Formats: sequence, structure tokens, C-alpha cells
Amino acid sequence: MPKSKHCCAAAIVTLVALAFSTHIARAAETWPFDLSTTGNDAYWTSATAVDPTADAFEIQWEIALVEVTVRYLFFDYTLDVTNQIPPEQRVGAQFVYGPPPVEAFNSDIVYPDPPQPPAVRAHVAIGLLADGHGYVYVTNVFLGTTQVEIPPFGLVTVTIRRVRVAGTVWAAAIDLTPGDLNCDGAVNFDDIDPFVLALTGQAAYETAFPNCRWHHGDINRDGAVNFDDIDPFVALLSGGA
Ligand SMILES: [Ca+2]
Ligand SMILES: [Ca+2]
Repeated sequence: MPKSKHCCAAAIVTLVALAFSTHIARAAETWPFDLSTTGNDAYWTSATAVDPTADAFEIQWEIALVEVTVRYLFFDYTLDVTNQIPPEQRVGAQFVYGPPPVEAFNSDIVYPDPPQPPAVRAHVAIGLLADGHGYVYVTNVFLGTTQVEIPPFGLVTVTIRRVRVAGTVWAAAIDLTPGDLNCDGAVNFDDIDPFVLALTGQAAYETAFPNCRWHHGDINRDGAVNFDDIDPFVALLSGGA
């Protein structure tokens, strides 16, 4: 039922999953999380950490279960509403530069969409703490009413009393070598052609260099490889950066 409004496309997750499988990450962790709220703020932090000194991090998350507990008459009913959330809105992925703390997701989730009155609204933040531990924070929770089918009563209006969200957060710590677009360990003229390819887009670059990193071309560290990286790349080649 809660609907993420600003989540990433499944295609991006597929790309990052591909990156996880083909790139050598310095350390990667998989963390299951399970959060419940009856209106209170809810905080989850991971038991382990990724290396907080890494250059960058890839963070993925997947919501595998959304349960709401509603009250009708004198009874509580717990309903699995996971399938009401489109699959592409249950997953997300983000590349972020260090040092942590870093945020991969930070947005309000609201169901249903405005202008209908919200049944569930919460602020959700996902990221890494300064020490490399993962976190999921759910704050500013509002639980209202919604209509659900409860046999044998039919469609009834119920008060939402509790929301449970469970899933997985993955985080990988990544070392980057800015300018080394062919990943041979050096930054020199051999990197010019791969850099030009990186300018045409991440997908084309990663097809040609599946074991290297597109972000090696993001010399100015703004998250993308584009014309703004040309001057700093030239400076790297000339040893001036
Ligand atoms: Ca190189
Ligand atoms: Ca850039």
C-alpha cells in the first residue's frame, strides 16, 4: 500500500546488479531489515559494516514484504499488501561517493497518491552511517484509514494500526582510479578512447569495458561522465591534477 513516489527503475537495479557481479568490490554486505511502526519513528541499523574509507559505495534495497495491521470491529487483521506496490517501486539502487554518512534514498512515501487523503504516509531514509553501517529510518509516520475486503463483511473502512516493512539492503565499498578508463592501472593516452566512449553513456561504456568502472571517467565527482569532465581529464593526463 505505501507507494514510493521517487524510487528508481528496475532497469537501474539490473545494471547495478550486473556491476556487482562483474566488478571487484573491496567489500560488500547483504543486510536483511525488518521494521514496524504503530506511528512512532522506527530505526534499523545493520549488524556489520562496509569499509567507510572507500572512495564510493553502491547501495541497493528491496522491499520484500509490506504488511498492514488494521482493526475492524473488535479484531485486528494483518494483511500482506506487498503486491499492491508495483515491483519497480519496491527496489532501488544508488551510487554515492564517500565519505559516509551517505544517503541512497530520502523521500516521503505516500499511499494513495494526492489529492486523495493519505492512508499511510512516512518519511523513509536509506543509507550508510559514518562508520559504514547501513540504516533504514522511518520517521514522521501517519497512519489513517483505508478500505479493505474482510470476509464475510465485504469492503469495509478500517483504521491502520501498524505497518511492517521488511526487505534487504546491499552495500558495496568501491575503490576508484579516476582517469583510468581502461583499468590497466595507469592514467595515460591509452585512456583517451575509452574516455570518449564513456562520454557517450554508461551502458555503451560498460558493454565495452565490463570489468572497469564508468565512474573512473567522472573526474569532477558529480556522479556522471559528461563534458564537464573533459578539462579535468586532460589535466590528469598532463599530470596537472
Ligand atoms: Ca589506463
Ligand atoms: Ca562528472
